[in-house]
Amino acid sequence: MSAPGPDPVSLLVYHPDGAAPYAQLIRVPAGREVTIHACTTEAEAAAVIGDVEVAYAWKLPPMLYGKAPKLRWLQAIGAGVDWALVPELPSRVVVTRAPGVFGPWMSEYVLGWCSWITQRMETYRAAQRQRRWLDDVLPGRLRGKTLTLVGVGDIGREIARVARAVGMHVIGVSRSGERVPAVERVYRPGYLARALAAADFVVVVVPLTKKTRGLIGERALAAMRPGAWLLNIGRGAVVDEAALVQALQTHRIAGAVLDVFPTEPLPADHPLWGLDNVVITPHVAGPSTAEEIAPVFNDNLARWLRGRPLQHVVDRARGY
Ligand code: OXD
Repeated sequence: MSAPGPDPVSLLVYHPDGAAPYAQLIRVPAGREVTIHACTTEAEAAAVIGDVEVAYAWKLPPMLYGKAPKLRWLQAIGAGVDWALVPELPSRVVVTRAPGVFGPWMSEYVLGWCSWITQRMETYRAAQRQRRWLDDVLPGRLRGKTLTLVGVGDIGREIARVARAVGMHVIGVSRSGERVPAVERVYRPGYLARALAAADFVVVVVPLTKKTRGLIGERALAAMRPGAWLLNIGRGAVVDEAALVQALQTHRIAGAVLDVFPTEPLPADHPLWGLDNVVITPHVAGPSTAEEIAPVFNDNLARWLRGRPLQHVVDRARGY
């Protein structure tokens, strides 16, 4: 008679927009048994969560944590983990992120919209609609412009690398102020205004934590140059929205490209919709795809099943 193998592991894949694509790409190492529950609603997840040890999820409803006595590990699908680090999350649960997946998307988003500004794409397209040959208006260059990154984690670093490649100057702001590749100078938060004042483009890419909520408020916006643009691809609540609307309406800054908002979807009657110096995109700067995140999860799953330490563990005290 052979010895019994290790106990089967119960795994919840949760994604409100569809869990099946993520579940299908899970690779279970030979010799191990994993029961996979793919759920898209809270009710479906509530029916199985009692046995679940591992969750691979996007925006897992917090009420489920109280019904999950065996939950030990949560792999976040998505760039941010603020939705996971709620008071209901038991301290025994390790949360892991997926670095490396979102930076390439978000750097294209940032460089794309910066080019939309400098290349005056809107102006030429408008002239085209009027059949006008607009040869007295010239595009600008990204080369030589300064991009300030508020946040230089893995996503910020990738943006810095790409921005440097087109000849931009890159400045950063981070908690530690430590040097970062491709970033010419990193300031601590106490010098935020100085970093903002140097920028043609300010890119907000910090996680939402107690310390970053409302970080870009009236004073920060006042420190920016009148010709500068703000791009927010982190979390809406990092920017004080009322102060931003005011700065845009009064042309205190040139404009904003906004992918994230404190309330999503952005309500139809929100003043931002009506401002001509604002670009609104619906939280798409760094989309999650099952194909890109699967290797990160599968590597960690193999570690978990072998009892080895997980990679990319979130520091819950810091919030990222
Ligand atoms: C996010 C994401 O965390 O879209 O915002 O992945």
